[in-house]
Amino acid sequence: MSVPIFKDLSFYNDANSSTARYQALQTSFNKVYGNEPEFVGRSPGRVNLIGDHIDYCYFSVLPMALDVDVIAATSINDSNTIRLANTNDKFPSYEFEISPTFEISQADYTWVNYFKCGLIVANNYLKELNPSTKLKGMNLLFDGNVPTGGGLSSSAAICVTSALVVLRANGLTNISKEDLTRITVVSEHYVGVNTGGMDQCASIYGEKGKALLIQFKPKLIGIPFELPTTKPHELVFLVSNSLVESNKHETAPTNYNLRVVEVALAAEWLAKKLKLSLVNDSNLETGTLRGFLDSYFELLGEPRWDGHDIDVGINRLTKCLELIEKPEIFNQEEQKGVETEHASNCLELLTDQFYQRFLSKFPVKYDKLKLYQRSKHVFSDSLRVLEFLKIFEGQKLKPSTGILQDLGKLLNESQQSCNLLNNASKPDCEELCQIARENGSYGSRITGAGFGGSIVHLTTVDRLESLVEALKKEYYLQKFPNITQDQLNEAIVVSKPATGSCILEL
Ligand code: NG1
Ligand code: MG
Repeated sequence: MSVPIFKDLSFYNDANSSTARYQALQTSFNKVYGNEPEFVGRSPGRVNLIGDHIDYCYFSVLPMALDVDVIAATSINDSNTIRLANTNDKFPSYEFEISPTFEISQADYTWVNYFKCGLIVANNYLKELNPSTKLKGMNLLFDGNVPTGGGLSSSAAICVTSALVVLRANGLTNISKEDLTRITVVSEHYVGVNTGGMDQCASIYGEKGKALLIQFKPKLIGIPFELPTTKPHELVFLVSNSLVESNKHETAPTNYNLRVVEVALAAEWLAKKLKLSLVNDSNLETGTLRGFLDSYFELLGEPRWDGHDIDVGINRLTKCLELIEKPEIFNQEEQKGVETEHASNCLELLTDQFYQRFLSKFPVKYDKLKLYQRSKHVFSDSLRVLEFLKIFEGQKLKPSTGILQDLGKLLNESQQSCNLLNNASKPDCEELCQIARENGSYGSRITGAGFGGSIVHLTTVDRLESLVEALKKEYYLQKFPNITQDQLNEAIVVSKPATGSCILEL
């Protein structure tokens, strides 16, 4: 399946509201570069409905692409230069020469780093296809409306858009979604964040009106599916930005990257305790909890789970949750957290080897490693994803009156796990969830990495207005008395599933 190419804005849920934005983009492009753009590349942000901090463990997640996106008007120039500009003056213009390799200075944190992430992976891919590839010069004007640090994956949107326009400018018109996902999943590694694959995959595979089931095994793929209808009270997801900014590039060592290390370690810890060898997950150097689950059931003589049969998954994840409660897996002290020395002893690694294996690739900082809590979060949130799907599927067969309550309960439990087991929430986010639950949300949880960012709420169309009013009055106007109407409208949005990455030919 290829990244779609459009000739008009019909890919948006509301094309009319975007017309002025694209006209302004073209006019500014002309002003900046003195010529017309040839095409626009686009990739959207996403909201994740349920299942966070599990994608890098290779467990399935349930996001949807949104209409908010990063777009880049592009023309090819015949120099050896890439020129970048942004419609937002917060983001200064840059230009640089095309060279065999591109450097990203992590100390110097600028938006151009994210462009370069996409550029690097696109360049590598073009070289894979044709080793004598020589990149063309390009003029680019970016425009983005995914809130930054808002948990809706602005970073993936810019990295994927960047990779897409570089590929298109260098002659690739038929870009496969699978390849674009594969190459962009690792793009943010170049800015020091050890990301999973959910955001890029959601941004690329999004379809209007459809949510996505993203699977990582046997291969990474986004499967679009329709949300159930819940007549007469039509279900809807509302997203509200807590306005607590989550700056991943600053906090990654103690937050995001550390979680990735903890769950890899947890997988190897569990394997050691059961004396089993972990199945290797694609090209990862360290273990995953999904790999552990697969190895564990192999040991028990069960056939490999293909990820499709929901009941098998539910059963296996439940058994993993029982397993980690056993004192021979984590004793009382270990449940509270383990220190480096204890963890390396358990894995029979020298401290140096331990450092090399887990701590040398990305910046990480910690006192204790919370292997028990993180595994419990991962297994339980992965289980909730499957239960969520099961309710969706059951609903298609026989409508139930309790579907909203059932789904809401899973969302709330997921939030509790994110807060208490994964320590990825913030007091303001908890408050926002609570206000929503008291005012018409069936379930509310942080979406994405957390540590701030946005909350997704499950509600119904008839409850929307009063829910939005309550959030404004009890959260936003209390915390940000000077907030403008425009800022409020931007902070609270109904999330309509939208088209994924695409090219607009001009
Ligand atoms: P955001 O919300 O964009 O910071 C991050 C990761 C995902 C996933 C979620 C947590 C990136 C680009 N994405 O999302 O892979 O791990 O956190 O579920 O860092
Ligand atoms: Mg991000």
